[in-house]
Amino acid sequence: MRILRKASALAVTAMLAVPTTAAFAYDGSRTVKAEGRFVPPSPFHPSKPLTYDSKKVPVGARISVVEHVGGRVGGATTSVRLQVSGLLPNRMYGAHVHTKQCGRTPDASGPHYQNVKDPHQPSTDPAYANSENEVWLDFTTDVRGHATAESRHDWRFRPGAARSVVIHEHGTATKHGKAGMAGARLACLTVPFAGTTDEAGTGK
Ligand SMILES: [Cu+2]
Repeated sequence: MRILRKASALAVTAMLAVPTTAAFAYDGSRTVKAEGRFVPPSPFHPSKPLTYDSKKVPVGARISVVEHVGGRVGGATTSVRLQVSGLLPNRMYGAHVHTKQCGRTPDASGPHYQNVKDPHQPSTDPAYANSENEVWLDFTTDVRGHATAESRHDWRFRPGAARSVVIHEHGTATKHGKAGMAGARLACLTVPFAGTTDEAGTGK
């Protein structure tokens, strides 16, 4: 099953030249990486990092996201690592894993991925909208506009349910009624978390 999926994704990769790689190890561990330089959303290129606000996330700035899933049986561990450069210096941004792929408009990426889904959407209840149940990757850039963030979890993404990383205007709120909110969606990178993908492919 996994091999078939990989093979078909490879064909897509060749077609779109998607800067995404995936590696599957025999112990069940897996690494997925997506990276690139931000471009404006038009002309729309689904596989490239998109900036919706080129003043705060400049065209040409870099992003890379690596998902690593541990292979221990019964002990799922997921880590998501974000790296950016070329953003505004000494500035805090919010960032999260979202459920849908990036699109022409900032809304396309859908809500945040939640391990346990809040029955009330949009979710602003801290019982669900928190950094354990969602993947938060808030970061503050250094003087050169560079930053890294990592988030670790003892669960795995549901296949096909986590598809992008969105960079937001400010750090993520935690109070009731505002939990998970981080202002405008400035930029987006499509990432085939859990190795599943439609347009964005997986590669060697
Ligand atoms: Cu978000």
